[in-house]
Amino acid sequence: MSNLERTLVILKPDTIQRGIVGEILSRFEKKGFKIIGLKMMQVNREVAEKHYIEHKDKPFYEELVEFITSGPIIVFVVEGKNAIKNVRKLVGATNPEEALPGTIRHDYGLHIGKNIIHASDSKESAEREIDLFFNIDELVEYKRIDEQWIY
Ligand code: 3AN
Repeated sequence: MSNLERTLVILKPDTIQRGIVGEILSRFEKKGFKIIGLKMMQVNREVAEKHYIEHKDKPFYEELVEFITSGPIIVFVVEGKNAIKNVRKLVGATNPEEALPGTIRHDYGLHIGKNIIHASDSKESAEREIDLFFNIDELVEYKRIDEQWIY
């Protein structure tokens, strides 16, 4: 298949606290994306700062770092056709109030600071973020039995 990409997704602390991890993971599975690595972790400030480096000068930077370090998160790597762009579509606009119905941020969120989920926004970010959260031996190569019905 052409345009096979990998991207990093984070279910932020609000998702775990609200007990909606399963529902959200399920959306990725049903869409046909393959999850090739997944773990729960609590990130320290150092990792959070690396992850959000591009927002260092934004007024909400401190809030971002505090939020992502405030409780456990789920990080996972998604593989699929044009995964970077297509996962961003599934996730929806940054502000849940502007995200379209059917997107995760619209369906589960109400406030920009608690927007449920993160997904890499470019090839470069995806590579950098996968590298930040996963060792290469934590990613698994396998075939989903329904691939021939998805592609
Ligand atoms: P996205 O996650 O959609 O790529 P970015 O990269 O612009 O959005 O912002 C990163 C994160 O910063 C968002 N997920 C959101 O939690 C937070 N954020 C963005 N804009 C604001 C804002 N105006 N006020 C508070 N938090 C914000």
